[in-house]
Amino acid sequence: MTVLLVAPNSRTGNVYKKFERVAPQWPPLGLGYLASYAQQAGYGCQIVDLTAENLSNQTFADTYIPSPVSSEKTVVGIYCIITNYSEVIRLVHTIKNKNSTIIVVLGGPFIDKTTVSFFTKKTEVDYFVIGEGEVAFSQLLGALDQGQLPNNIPGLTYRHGFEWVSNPAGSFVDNLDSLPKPARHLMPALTTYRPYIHTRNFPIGGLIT
Ligand code: B12
Repeated sequence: MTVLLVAPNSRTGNVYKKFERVAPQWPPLGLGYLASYAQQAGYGCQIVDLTAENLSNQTFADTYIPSPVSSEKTVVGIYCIITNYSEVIRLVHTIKNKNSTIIVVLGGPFIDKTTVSFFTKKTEVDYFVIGEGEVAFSQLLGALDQGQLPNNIPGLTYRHGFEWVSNPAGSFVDNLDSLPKPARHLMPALTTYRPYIHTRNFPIGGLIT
């Protein structure tokens, strides 16, 4: 099974329009956590940061998405934040256009109950993960690998026949130190990114943005 974790391109001009020049370019920390957790469960991942590498959706699909004749199962997990949702829709369309058997999973801060029903009308997404994704995404890979129904995976929304089913929410990871360190080695070099202050949770605690 091939697992690609993708940060959509924020520099296409579609997202930040005339402010494209100052579009954010930060390491995809969440995807790094997903990758290291999945790796621990035995599923190797690749991270592809379309912003950092300034890749178009089409170039991404041409380079990374196998043609439909390939028998290899491919899962593409995409990071979604409010600013890139329209680019996510275009990316999913490009992927599915090349190969409709690719399994597409959306997660990230923009994915919640309301946006899930929006996306299901706009795109051909297969799964959504609401909230912290490490456990749910790894369990989903396990279920896909074993051909099991993902009905016990917390925070997951999936299609069952003609219906979309949302499992109960997952709980927060209480002890962040219990997680493996994010897989920064799978991301482009730090020098590719703009200077940033970036950490999970806030050092002074209790501050929620
Ligand atoms: C640090 C931070 C920043 C930094 C760096 C951002 C970055 N992209 O790394 C700075 C200051 C630059 C920034 C800028 C902005 N930010 Co900001 N930022 C945060 C903050 C405080 C933490 C983000 C973080 O690193 N979390 C830790 C990582 C590990 O978590 P994560 O990325 O969410 O990933 C987890 C899950 O989302 C999920 N997941 C993520 N991707 C995927 C993919 C798949 C397939 C799956 C299954 C799961 C999954 O699993 C991951 C691990 O548990 C959050 C608030 C918060 N507490 O989350 C706001 C937050 C993400 N920002 C927000 C916003 C609006 C912005 C800006 C648009 C502000 C602006 N007006 O310009 C910009 C856009 C930046 C961009 N395009 O990336 C909103 C997003 C709202 C939304 N619903 O989408 C948030 C949620 C704050 C808020 N409550 O409003 N931000």
